[in-house]
Amino acid sequence: MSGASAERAAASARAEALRREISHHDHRYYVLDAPEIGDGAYDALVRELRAIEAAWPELVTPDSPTQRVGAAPDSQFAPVAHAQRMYSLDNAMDLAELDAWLARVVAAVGERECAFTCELKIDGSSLALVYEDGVLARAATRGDGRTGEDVTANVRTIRDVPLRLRAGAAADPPARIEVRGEVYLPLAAFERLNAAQEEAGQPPFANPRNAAAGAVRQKDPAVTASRELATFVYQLVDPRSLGLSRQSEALEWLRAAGFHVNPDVATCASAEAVHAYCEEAVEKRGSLPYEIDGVVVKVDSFALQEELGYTSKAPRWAIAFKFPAEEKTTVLRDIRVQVGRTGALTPLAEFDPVTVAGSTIARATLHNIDEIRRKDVRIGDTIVVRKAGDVIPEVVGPVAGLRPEGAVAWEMPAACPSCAGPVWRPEGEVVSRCTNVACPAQRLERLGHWAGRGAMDIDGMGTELIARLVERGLVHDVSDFYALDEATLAALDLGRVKKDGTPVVLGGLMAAKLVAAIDASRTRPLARVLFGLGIRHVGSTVAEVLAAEFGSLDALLDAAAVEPLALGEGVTVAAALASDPVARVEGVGPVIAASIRAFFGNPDNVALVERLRERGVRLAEERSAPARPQTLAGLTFVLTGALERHTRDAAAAALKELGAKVSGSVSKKTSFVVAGADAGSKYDKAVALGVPVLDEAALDRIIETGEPPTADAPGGSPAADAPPVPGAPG
Ligand code: 3BA
Repeated sequence: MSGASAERAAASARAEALRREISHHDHRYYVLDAPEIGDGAYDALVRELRAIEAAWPELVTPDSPTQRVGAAPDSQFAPVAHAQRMYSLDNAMDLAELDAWLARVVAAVGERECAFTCELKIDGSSLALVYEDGVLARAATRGDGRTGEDVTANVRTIRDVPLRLRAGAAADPPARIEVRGEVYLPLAAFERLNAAQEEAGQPPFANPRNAAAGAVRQKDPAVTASRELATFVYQLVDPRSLGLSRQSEALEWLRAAGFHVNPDVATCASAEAVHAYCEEAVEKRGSLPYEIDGVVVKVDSFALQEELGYTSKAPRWAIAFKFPAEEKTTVLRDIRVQVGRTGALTPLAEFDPVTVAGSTIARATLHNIDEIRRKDVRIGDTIVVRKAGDVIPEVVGPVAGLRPEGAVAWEMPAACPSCAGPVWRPEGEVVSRCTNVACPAQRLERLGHWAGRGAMDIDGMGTELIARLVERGLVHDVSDFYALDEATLAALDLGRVKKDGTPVVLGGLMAAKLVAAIDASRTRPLARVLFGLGIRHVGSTVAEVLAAEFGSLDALLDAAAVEPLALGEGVTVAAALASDPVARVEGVGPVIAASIRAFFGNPDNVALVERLRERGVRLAEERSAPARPQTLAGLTFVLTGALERHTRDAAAAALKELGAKVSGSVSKKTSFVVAGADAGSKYDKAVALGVPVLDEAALDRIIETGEPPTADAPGGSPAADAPPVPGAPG
């Protein structure tokens, strides 16, 4: 052996030893939370390995601890089809629902013994990890359960994710294993992250779950690495192939293979024991260093799991017991009345800020006066608050016995808090309204709605600026946005003064940006315009339907001008509906149609539309690019299983563009079923009904050429036991 090659061989052996050593200490530190050496000694090992790898780059292996952050930023995450579907979990919202589930399972299991594995439900984001020959090969998000996103480069940076399997699994690694778990952000890391966000003038993350999901989908792995993510692994995808027969054994196997498995799992022999575990978890919740939102209960035996099977969404052998929403007490300082865009008056509770379920809240809607009476909350009360669905702040009620003396029941004001106009509560309705159409608060809401995200999306046109513009008499209605010029905006007095006493104005830079944003909004799709007008009952979905049906505001105006037949003698509901060109549109109906008719029956609103038109707002759909020939008209496709090169939505859109219908379920009327990997019951049904089945290559060909899959199909279906057609049939 030459000197150089002997030296290289020694380096290779040393590098291998260092990798093992470092990986051992990573495991001790990040998984077992029991380090054996200090930071200095650990760093020395990493430095030595880096030096060897720098001298002999060919000695770098993909599972080297130096390769956790290595990949360059990437702007896209490739879709990955899950080899086996990632299901959801059914929820039990309280102990009664949990009991019902336990009883069902126990009944199904009958005389046989049935143990349950209980796991804390980590409030993170699901992840699938694939190991090939013992080495981490791929990490994917859950996505829609069939196709996720490839986040391998980011997940490699998570320090408790083994890059190579350990222990028994390392000696003779299986060719391929897939494990699944949850990636989460420990609370301490979450707090550090939000402190850094604040420092950088960035908005804080609402909760650790969002922060973790965001970190996993960072474009730059170095950013992910800095976020201090961690994992808990709870599932082996094909445990029977490893000779395992229960979930509790699978968890042990995962632990031995080096994965971070939650220490608080327990196997319970009875429903009572499951109960006790759940109650303990509720107690433990506040003292854990990470957030949990429940307990996952699983039938321990894989044989019983297989017997119980799956619904269309979730395994029947598992359930998530969701914790009751976290509740806090605070003091109700005021009940303020908000005036909505339609004049609806909504009481809003304002209380001392409290942190609930990971974020601070200080306000919650009280909906209406009936709700306030029912809850009997009064200003000054100590109240219980929580977040409904862990998102929307809600007042639960007052704490008995803590009511200050003299606290009186709250009443809806008799006059509008904004314009002092009359308030009217129609018989039988719970909502009070300000009836003054000129009410400044209503106007402000209407203007803000038009400029808002879901409508015309005028960037920079926020509530405060709009209030100024109204105050200065520059804007009365939404058409006035389109008459604003740069000079006027630049000089707009913002109502504040500088230190030297001169007024603060908007300035040229902002004015130019705003004018550009206003101009950009002139060509928004028709649905946005319709939604922006704020017609009662016309939300964004109805607006889409109307835009698609009528194509222009003029066509809708014409349709709304038609007086439909009135119900009565000789006029059936069906006949009345058929006579109304608006109501008969699918998804519209008589109530919405009447509201649209009332809106355009008001000459002020018609005049507003005319002003919008004069000021250059497009009131019709843009002419779309010439459509592809409708070669698939009359054919109905069903897509099932995981496609490799398309998301299901994209494939459906491509087929629809060619005139096809795409349906969610297989019937005799289905022309073709396109089956990807792991296709399930829809594939079976297609075969049973003799519906021809296409594979992805055939789908590619259809989309590319626009030609329907002709020859003997449809009609001449393959034999009932035929495999998916390789390529187009015939
Ligand atoms: N166990 C989440 N699903 C879980 C394998 C099943 C499952 C979960 C779980 C379906 C947790 C749904 C997404 C998914 C892997 C599908 C857990 C947790 N078990 N302990 C029964 O701690 N959040 N989530 N993940 N497959």
